[in-house]
Formats: sequence, C-alpha cells, structure tokens
Amino acid sequence: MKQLTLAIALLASIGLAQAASHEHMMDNNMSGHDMPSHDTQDMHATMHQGTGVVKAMKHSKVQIAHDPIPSLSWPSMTMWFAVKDMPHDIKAGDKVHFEMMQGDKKKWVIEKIEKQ
Ligand SMILES: [Cu+2]
Repeated sequence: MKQLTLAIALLASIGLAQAASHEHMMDNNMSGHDMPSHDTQDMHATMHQGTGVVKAMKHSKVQIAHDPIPSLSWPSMTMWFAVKDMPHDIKAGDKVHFEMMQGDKKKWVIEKIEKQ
C-alpha cells in the first residue's frame, strides 16, 4: 500500500514538475531544486543517475541540459552542477552520463561524470 501511494505521489509530482519546468530554468544557482523538506534526509545519502548534454564548463562546475531524472521527479532542464572530479576529456557538446548526490547546503554535486 505504501508503494502504491508513493507511485501515485511520484506520478503527480512529475506532472507538476513538467508544468513548472520553465520556471525551473537557472543559470548559476545550483539550489534551484527545492524539495519538500521531509524528502531531504533520504536524498542526502542517495545517488541519482542522469544523462544530458554539456552546455558550458567553468572551473569545477558544469552546466548540463539534463534529461528528466525520474528518481527525483525532475523534468528536463539546464542547470549548473558542482563536479567532484572533472575528467579532462569532457567538453561542451558532449553527451554525458552522471551520478550525483545532494551535498552541503542542498547543493547537487556530481560524483561521477563520463561521456556517453
Ligand atoms: Cu535540474
């Protein structure tokens, strides 16, 4: 029963998130994904997978036009991420696969990124 409730909540939030996707666009702010606070604890420790296209890079940050991320109910959007270890072969225009988790101050940090 709990599973079913979760599934319904997830579907509902995907619909809402997609409706709001353009309000969600951001350039430099990496904390744009405001999650309900009761979810935050779980997500701190959880790794999430994503794919997308690199738009820009600056120091240890990367801007990715990412595809929807179902595990977070995120729609596709363009946003900046901090990157722990930036591989040297990644450049703007690359299709990438990445794994991220939420670090200090709710910032999303890419732990692993590789060309697809
Ligand atoms: Cu995003």
